[in-house]
Amino acid sequence: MVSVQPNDQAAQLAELYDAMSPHSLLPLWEQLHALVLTEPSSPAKPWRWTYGDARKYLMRAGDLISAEQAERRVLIMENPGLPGQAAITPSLYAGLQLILPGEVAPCHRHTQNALRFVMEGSGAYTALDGEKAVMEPFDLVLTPAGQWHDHGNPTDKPMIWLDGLDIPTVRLFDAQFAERLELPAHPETVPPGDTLARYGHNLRPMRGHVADRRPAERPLFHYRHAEWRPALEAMARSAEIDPHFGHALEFLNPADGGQVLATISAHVRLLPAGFETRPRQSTDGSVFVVVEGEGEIELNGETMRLGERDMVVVPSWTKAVLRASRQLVLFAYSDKASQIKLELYQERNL
Ligand code: GTQ
Repeated sequence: MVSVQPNDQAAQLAELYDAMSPHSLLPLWEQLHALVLTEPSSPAKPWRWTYGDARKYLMRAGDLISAEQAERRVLIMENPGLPGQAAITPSLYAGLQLILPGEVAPCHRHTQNALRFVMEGSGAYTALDGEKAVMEPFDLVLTPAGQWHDHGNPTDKPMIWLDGLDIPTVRLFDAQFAERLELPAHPETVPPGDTLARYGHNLRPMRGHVADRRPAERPLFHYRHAEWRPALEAMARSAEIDPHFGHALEFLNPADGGQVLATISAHVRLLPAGFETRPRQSTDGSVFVVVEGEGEIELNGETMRLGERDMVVVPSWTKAVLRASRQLVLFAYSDKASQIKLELYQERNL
């Protein structure tokens, strides 16, 4: 039983807080309900970036700083609800990277996992441990943690892609390491396309064979638009449509059938013209890119127009509805991979 009078209690508690604060001790009871929520309440806001606007500023940056000088010439897509965090959701980062003709972004490696999703340009590359993935619009290219990567654009047109990384996740765990290679580019180890040829057709070199080069747990790093788009089209022609997703295909790691990166999942969707999804919530925070078409997304009751190449962040547990006015094709990545591993992932179809 607490024996003090209410007035005394308030005064004496305030005194206690003041006395213990220099010892880095705080009362949980003053903030328990803000720490242990009944359901997710993300500080991140639903937000849309129109590609035209972002591109304009990115091209201006291209006039002012070289890729070499910047190391990575990228505009961070910072969530307005997470100021100063360089984060698009509490666990994920997004940026738009520009490589101009003739440029090279120097070689480095780090413990962050990265993906690139190509927005425009054709023929520039990301080289992974010395193997170039030559990129076309809407290709997905992975840079798993710890692998050397440099980017280059030998074409005569700018190349722009979306970078998706787990920077805030790795920061949360204080587990980051990074290093730069002495050379601007990693020496070529194998010709472009070698990994797709060896590992990209539901086949792999025999274990122990000299041709078995890639890490056993994560062999693939290039998922081409030329492959995923026809697969989605074929599915849309034949399969029953899911009321909450539309037609949807998840990118997978052929080694284990799991998510493409340790911390990041990715998928594509097709919504036929006129289709509207039923509302859905999930605990993963997602970044969507419009690959084709037009429509709108309604997030917690607020509607945003979607045009080609626009980008939208859908924070955890946001009630989301998608509507296609013209056939919509979307790419998305999220932190579902992390959440599944941590046994946190939940979803609710409404
Ligand atoms: O291309 O390696 O947008 O290391 C942020 C950090 C891109 C990259 C980003 C990076 C990279």
